[in-house]
Amino acid sequence: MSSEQQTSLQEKQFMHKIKAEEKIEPKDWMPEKYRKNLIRQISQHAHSEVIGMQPEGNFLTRAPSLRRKAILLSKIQDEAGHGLYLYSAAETLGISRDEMIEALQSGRAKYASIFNYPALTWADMGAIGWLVDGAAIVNQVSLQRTSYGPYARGMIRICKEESFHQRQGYDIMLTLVNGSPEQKAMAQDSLNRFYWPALMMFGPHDSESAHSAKSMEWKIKRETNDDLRQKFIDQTASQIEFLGLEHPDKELKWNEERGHYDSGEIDWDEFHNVIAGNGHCNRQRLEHHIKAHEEGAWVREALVAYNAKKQAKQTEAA
Ligand code: BYC
Repeated sequence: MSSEQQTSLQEKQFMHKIKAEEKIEPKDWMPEKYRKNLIRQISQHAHSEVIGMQPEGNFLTRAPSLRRKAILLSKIQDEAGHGLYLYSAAETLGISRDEMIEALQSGRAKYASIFNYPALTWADMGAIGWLVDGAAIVNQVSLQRTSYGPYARGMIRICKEESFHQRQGYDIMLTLVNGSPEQKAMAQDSLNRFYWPALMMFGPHDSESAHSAKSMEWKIKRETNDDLRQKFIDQTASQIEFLGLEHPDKELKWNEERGHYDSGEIDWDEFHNVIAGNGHCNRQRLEHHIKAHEEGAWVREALVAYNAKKQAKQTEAA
């Protein structure tokens, strides 16, 4: 059999597995473009989790009570854990952690646009948990069925934690709207600032999405950007109403025929501007990541030295 015939047979077997809803595992044959696309998506997802710790990290010393501080700290630690599962899942595809970090720090790899918006008030901790983690869950619930085994399994655990994150955010919002008029106004301001960027988390419209068609065929993505965004818009409308806040989308209207809300258009210029590196906080986020990474170099060096010593002792004993 020629090498082309072999590849075409492997491709057929691969697609057969995908159609049969079998998971693709690290040692299985996979098309090079499938591997590359997964590395791109999973590593950018990992970067988002880690960069996403920064806006909330800034509020650890400003949480209004010990209880709120402990909850926020635990939530941020969860995000670090999510980054870890995702980097590990990406590593099974043959890329190293160092390569991924270098791509992030040099600006070649993206991370979710939302984290380039500043967190200005305590209410933003509510809006981030409720809307940002809320949008993330809608996307990640569907990714639990993604075709790559390690990614799908990582998503199951991540989703459990995200649902706690979303509730803690909504709980902050509920407390604020039931507080003083100033607190309610803070909640409204935060909703106004985070609602549209949260919608942008789902990516460009399907018609503009470069990777969607192939990712849907390979079942890396199970639902399209627009379908997931619609789910989020629908579920958020009643949550806003329950809080007694004004909806930031003045064109939002229930469409009986579609069984969904119709909504206003996202400012796509803003989206493209932020992902091109020109958002409020892009530079600050990357600079902070680089600084923290450099300051942690001694921990990585110590780990390598410890492992080498352990290995040498084991070899000597053997
Ligand atoms: N921001 O062809 P498309 C969290 C890029 S964090 C920036 O539709 P795709 C949390 C896209 O990468 C949760 N870039 O792409 C953490 C592509 O660029 P490249 C994060 C975006 O991949 C801490 C280009 O635009 N979740 O929960 O098919 C605290 C064309 O787009 C964005 C994930 O990462 C964006 N919003 O679909 C709190 C989920 N949108 O790579 C919370 C996993 C698009 O060609 N990822 N781009 O240079 C996905 O599901 C998909 O990658 C996306 C985009 C739906 C995001």
